Amino acid sequence: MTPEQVEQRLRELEIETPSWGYGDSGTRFATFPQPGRPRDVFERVEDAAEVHRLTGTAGAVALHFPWDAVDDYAALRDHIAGRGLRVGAVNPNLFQDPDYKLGSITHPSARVREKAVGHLLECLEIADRLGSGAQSLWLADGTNYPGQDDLRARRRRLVDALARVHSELPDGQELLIEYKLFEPAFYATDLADWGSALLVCQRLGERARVLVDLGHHAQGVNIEQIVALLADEGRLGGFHFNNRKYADDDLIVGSVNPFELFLIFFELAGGALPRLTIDQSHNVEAKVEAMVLSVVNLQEAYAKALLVDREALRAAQEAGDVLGAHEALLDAYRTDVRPLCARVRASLGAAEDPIAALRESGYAERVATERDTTQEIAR
Ligand code: RM4
Ligand code: MN
Ligand code: MN
Repeated sequence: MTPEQVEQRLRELEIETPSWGYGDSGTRFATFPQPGRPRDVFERVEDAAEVHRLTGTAGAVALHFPWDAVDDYAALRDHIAGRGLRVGAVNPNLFQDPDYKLGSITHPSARVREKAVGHLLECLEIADRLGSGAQSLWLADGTNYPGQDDLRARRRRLVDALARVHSELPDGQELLIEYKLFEPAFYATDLADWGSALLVCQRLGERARVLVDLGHHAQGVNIEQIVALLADEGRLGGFHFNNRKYADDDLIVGSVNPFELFLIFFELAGGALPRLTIDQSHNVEAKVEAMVLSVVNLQEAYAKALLVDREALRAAQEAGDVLGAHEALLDAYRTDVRPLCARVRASLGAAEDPIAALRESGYAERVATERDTTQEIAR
């Protein structure tokens, strides 16, 4: 790839930032409220627009329902477009209603399953009204104790429910199915791994694809290989970026394991990019700054992946030159791509140094004043 082609591909990178990553979040021990935190979806979109203004690469915002529910979806759609953004994936929420204690679409009670399917169908309609291209579904369903429920029955309920949703998908929408090893269920998660998710997608049809979240695997799992495999099957629909040390930590992508991120991007860059979304929660760090840093880390990882000399790599692989091939990856990984990314951002009308520009802009101070939440903070 010529340097011009690398720059062009980098310019085309589009990351969805998550509306839920701008609000307050915490652990099960405490949530520390931050001054200036957005009070509603309109303000979450303002924050997303600021991240896009600084990085040039975060042009879409993923939404979560009912967290982002409003009465007037046309107004929300206009607000998003008015801030220069596109609506990303619509994420239903089947994990907070007390009815879902024992599961949502896998629940033993037909009434609860029906309610859950109703929410998924409602989200298809919301997505349609907002002009979103995907429903991105993560289920918290699972069991905590051996024998708690019939594992095969749960799987059949899950497939039946998703088949209904898939058959109702409006034109222009696809269904992304996300898996997760454990948590909140600690014995058996109903969609625990890429294989379970892929089998369900294959049962549903062409418009169902798998979404991989970096934090949803056991330690040591080779995630770039999962990317390669799903992409090869035409079933890689999306990717959730974050980083972790132990479990689903949702830290800033690239902060703990940048080499893994580079290897994932190398596989992603081998074909058309799937939907790329940040899925993080920033508990102690400044939220908008965290999102900007995440996008910058993604730009840099992608730039390095694009710089891999794929011809030299293939030649070394075919010659059986084990370390020559490995070196072809390391050469790209060791390149300092910061000047290249700064140039690309400048050409997009964004900031050469987005973090410095954010700090100089006074955005955090301004929203802290405008979104006066002192009363809530004092509580
Ligand atoms: C889950 C999963 C989903 C996200 C929720 C909030 O662990 O990663 O993608 O929507 O968290
Ligand atoms: Mn996720
Ligand atoms: Mn997660």
